[in-house]
Amino acid sequence: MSTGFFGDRGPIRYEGPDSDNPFAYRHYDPDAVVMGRRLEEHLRLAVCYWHNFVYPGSDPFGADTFARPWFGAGMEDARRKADTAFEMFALLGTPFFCFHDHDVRPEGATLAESTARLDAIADHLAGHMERTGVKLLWGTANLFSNPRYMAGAATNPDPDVFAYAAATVKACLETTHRLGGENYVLWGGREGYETLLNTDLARELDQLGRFLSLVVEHKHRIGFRGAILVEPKPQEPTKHQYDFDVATVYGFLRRYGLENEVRVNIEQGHAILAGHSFEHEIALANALGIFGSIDINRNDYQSGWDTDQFPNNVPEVALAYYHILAGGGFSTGGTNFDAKLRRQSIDADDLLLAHVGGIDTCARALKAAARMLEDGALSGPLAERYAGWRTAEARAMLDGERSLAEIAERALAEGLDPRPRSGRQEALENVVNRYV
Ligand code: XLS
Ligand code: NI
Ligand code: NI
Repeated sequence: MSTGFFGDRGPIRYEGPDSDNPFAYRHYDPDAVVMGRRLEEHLRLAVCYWHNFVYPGSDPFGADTFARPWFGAGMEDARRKADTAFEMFALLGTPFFCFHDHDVRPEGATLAESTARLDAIADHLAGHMERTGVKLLWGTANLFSNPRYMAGAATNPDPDVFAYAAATVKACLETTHRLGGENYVLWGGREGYETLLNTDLARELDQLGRFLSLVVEHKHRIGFRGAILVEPKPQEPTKHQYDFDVATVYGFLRRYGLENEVRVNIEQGHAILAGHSFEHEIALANALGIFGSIDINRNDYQSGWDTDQFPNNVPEVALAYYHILAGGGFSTGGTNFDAKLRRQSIDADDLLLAHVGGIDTCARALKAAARMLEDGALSGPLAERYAGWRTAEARAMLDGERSLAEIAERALAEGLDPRPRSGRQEALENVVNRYV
């Protein structure tokens, strides 16, 4: 039975680029075949629970603007929220969703009660999943909202908070497993510091390393086959977070021997906060062998906040998908809209239209990326640029078969005098423009 929240809106369908129906996809045809794969299977779109069904429209200066009928602290409210969420997934036709424990169940008075409530609501979610075929891209635990985590979860100076967080993640990982989740995400919102004056940085890194190792051990113990993903973010809410960016996370994983166990969930807005482009973070994760999944929400480039806006910039998103496709595409990962409405967008229709626009942006971008890849538009010039490294002598230098002295000797003997060659940046930018 319908909750009535979306009125009499029907499912949003692909109508092609010429449609003027705002409640239709112009570019997202889930069945379109791109590089031998259906678009739906390429994009693996996920709708997030928190921004759509939990965020009340508040900002640091103003109160809630969204009055949702399921806002309330009871289990009945939680079930009604789930009913509405699955109605929205069905209207959008998106194959996946993501949640925090905190999004789906009201926190209990005790840890035991919170865990029991998560179990109970998971039954309800499982029913909806079975009925609709919507799958879980990833689950995660909220280890940042409750004041107990104000000084960190794994990195808290109080070991009881570490233990509380461990119990919470255990429950949430097991729930994710039970619901057939394809990944489990850890975002360390409070794993960092506000001031070094009260922070033992070396100790906190060890705590976080141990925590992550415990999660990985438990994953294997319960037979969870999904990927464990860390979501890098440099700051906000804390001044500095230990999972700063992909490079930092990789160094951290190496240090604790986890680089083959844990991958990254890269968010566009977080890349921007770290002073990187989204494609930089994806390309680096590919290069290091730790690419997992993406949160596609962008930031406002002027405000300096993690504004979690829906994507609307095709050229930008095309370059992100270019690197994802170049790396072989998603395996367990997908495209999660960790995006929220602006505070003035208070209507139920706004939720739908935001996703329609974001999904069409992703579809256009992925198709452009696939064409670039198929044509070798960028990979051709790239191979050409590094062609010199294919010679036997160049390979010998890289393979460790030449000492520094031998290389110097040859450079002198042959009178090497390498000439600068154009990097052709503008020419390549023009090539990209032909596709987007
Ligand atoms: C916050 C993060 C968060 C994670 C999940 O900035 O993006 O939403 O994706 O905890
Ligand atoms: Ni974020
Ligand atoms: Ni995110």
